[in-house]
Amino acid sequence: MDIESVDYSTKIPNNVNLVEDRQVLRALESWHPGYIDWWMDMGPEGFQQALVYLRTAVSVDPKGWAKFDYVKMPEYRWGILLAPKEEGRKIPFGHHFGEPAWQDVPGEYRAMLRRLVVIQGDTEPASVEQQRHLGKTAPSLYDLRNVFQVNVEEGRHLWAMVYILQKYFGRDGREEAGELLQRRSGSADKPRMLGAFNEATPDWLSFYMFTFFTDRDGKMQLESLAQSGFDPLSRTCRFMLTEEAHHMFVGETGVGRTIQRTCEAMRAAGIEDPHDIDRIRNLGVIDLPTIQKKLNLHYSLSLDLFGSEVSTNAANAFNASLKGRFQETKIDDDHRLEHATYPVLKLVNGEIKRVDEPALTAVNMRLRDDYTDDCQRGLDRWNKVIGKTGVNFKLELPHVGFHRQIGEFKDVKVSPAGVLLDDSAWSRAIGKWLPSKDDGEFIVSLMKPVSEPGQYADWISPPRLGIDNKPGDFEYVKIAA
Ligand code: BYC
Repeated sequence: MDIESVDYSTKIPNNVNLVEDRQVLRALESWHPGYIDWWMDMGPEGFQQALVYLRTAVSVDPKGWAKFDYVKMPEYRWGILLAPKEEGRKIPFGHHFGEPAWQDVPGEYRAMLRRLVVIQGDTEPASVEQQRHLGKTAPSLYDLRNVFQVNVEEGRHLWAMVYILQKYFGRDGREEAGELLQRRSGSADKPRMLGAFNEATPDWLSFYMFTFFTDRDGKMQLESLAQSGFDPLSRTCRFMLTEEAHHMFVGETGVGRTIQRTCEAMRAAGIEDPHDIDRIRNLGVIDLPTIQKKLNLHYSLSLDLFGSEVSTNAANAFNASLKGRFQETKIDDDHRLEHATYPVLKLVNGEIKRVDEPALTAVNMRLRDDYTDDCQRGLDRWNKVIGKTGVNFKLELPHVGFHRQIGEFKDVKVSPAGVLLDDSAWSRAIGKWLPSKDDGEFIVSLMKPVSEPGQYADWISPPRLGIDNKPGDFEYVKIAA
């Protein structure tokens, strides 16, 4: 079979020759009904019968891998797609640097690898659960289609991890695949595994911030798993990254359009001061200081997803050649980190300082630094949007110690500017830095659905271009289908 095209003859589209892998095909087919039950229960609420203009992967050729058409979401063809095998691929880092990439799970690392796959898998359905109520308040059919596109692809990413579990981890893989459908975002008894995936997504600005910041953590984690010595995982992640790019686009342009609309409304009303919040809110748009607070929240929650700055788990995964660094193959060093150090931000005698740590235990920190740089580039683009309108305001990333629950700063209070605070100073100032209940209620009050083709809610600007080059009044979702 041609690896670049996808076989649709089995119930589960795939480019891994499932037709000849009967055992795995049967395992996936028996997992399928549970997945559909989960999707019907926990997927987008109220739109399961709508016709949505979605892209479906039909190939893994980077130049043309998707086709667009109207689909009812429960009929979306969730499939198993791996990037093409690189013949002769060598393991690019760790203890096994230079050895041929593994096509099977190395026995000694089985548990560690399974844990990484399960954690990755767990985030995918979690995000669908978090976003399931958004359809009811979408600012346009364009945005409605985008959240559904993100949701079906996160569903596919769950399939991607479940394939790895079913094919390579036998019975315990099957059990883990079942558990992935049992946990629920925000549940008290069976929560999702990582913190940010148990938070609510109550409004569309939260959704855009999530797809900007949290999906970007997804990108970084997938990039480092794409380096894996375990080749099937590497190939799976490489294709997931192709889809992931659109999710971050949705986030970046969603926040960008919100900012644009706010600044334009301020200019039209002659409001110069971005902190004149009541007057700005009276225009029906979200003031920039509140957008900054949402940004502070989502950035800090997403930083927690990188684990501790200094981590033996991370060092073990790197040493075992299971999880590498961002763009590992482009880094010019020994790829084993035997003697290297890396500067880590730490608390030393009540002060925040950079301390050189063995680079091996600091790989989470390094990935997080790469993430911060990537986020900053996005903020620079948002600040350009603000700058062009002439409004005097600049969005900033808060200090990495701000509002943390994992790692070096979890037990201290740090301001967005990086100053250590006592509890009372923190409590006094927190309302300036994180969204308050009132802020949340104000944003929710703007979330009125708009479902006329080509129309947009008043708090957000239209996009510059349509999806798949469609015209402005294209009906991206046929709701009453
Ligand atoms: N919440 O050594 P430590 C995505 C646990 S997003 C709760 O500090 P490590 C997506 C940790 O499990 C990407 N617990 O950290 C985005 C460990 O517990 P055990 C998802 C946490 O292991 C949007 C203990 O604390 N993929 O794809 O070096 C939409 C000490 O751990 C958290 C991955 O994350 C937390 N935030 O690194 C849809 C990649 N952080 O084992 C999808 C796979 C740490 O002692 N996962 N803990 O019981 C990993 O690489 C690593 O597990 C982590 C943590 C980076 C998450």
